[in-house]
Amino acid sequence: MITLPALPYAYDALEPCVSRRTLTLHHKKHHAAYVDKTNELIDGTALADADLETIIRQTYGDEDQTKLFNQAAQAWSHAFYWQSLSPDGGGKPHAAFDSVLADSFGGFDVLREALVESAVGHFGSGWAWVTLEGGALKVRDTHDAVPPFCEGDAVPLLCIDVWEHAYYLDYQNVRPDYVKAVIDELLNWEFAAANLRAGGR
Ligand code: MN3
Repeated sequence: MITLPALPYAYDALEPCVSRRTLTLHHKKHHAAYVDKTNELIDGTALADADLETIIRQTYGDEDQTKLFNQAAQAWSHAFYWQSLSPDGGGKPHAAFDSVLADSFGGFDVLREALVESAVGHFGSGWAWVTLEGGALKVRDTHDAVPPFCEGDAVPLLCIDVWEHAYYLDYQNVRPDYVKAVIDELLNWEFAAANLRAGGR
């Protein structure tokens, strides 16, 4: 049984970058539906008591389990996305990133540009991520529901939801404005730093 995690801030806390209306619908309708459908699909199966990460790893690439994979992966990624944002976020990364940023990108401006390009350039629905891979920072995008740990050993540090439901009410078709607002005003580098430490860097 999977539960819908509460948002770590109020529904209006991310305004003006993400409106109360968007955040309310996104959490109470989209995220809640992914959780509910996951529970319907695992009920009475061997995965009934598994956590989301286990469900995702066990169903990834299995054609008979595509429905469950998609719902569970979206449930996991949305919980990660809420934590990737903060009303006090944005700006320069936490000092914990100084050396790994210098090694991997040369500096924050280069990573920021790569993240903008990845999030804006992803065709259709998906996610943009900052990950730790082989001790280095990477920026990557994944399609539809796939979290980055399905593709190799990537440890997710931060994510941006680039499905249209994440921004359409606030920005219509102008995804670049949403992406830049999230990166510059909302990204939670404290959360990313905790993930970086857990990833061993
Ligand atoms: Mn979403």
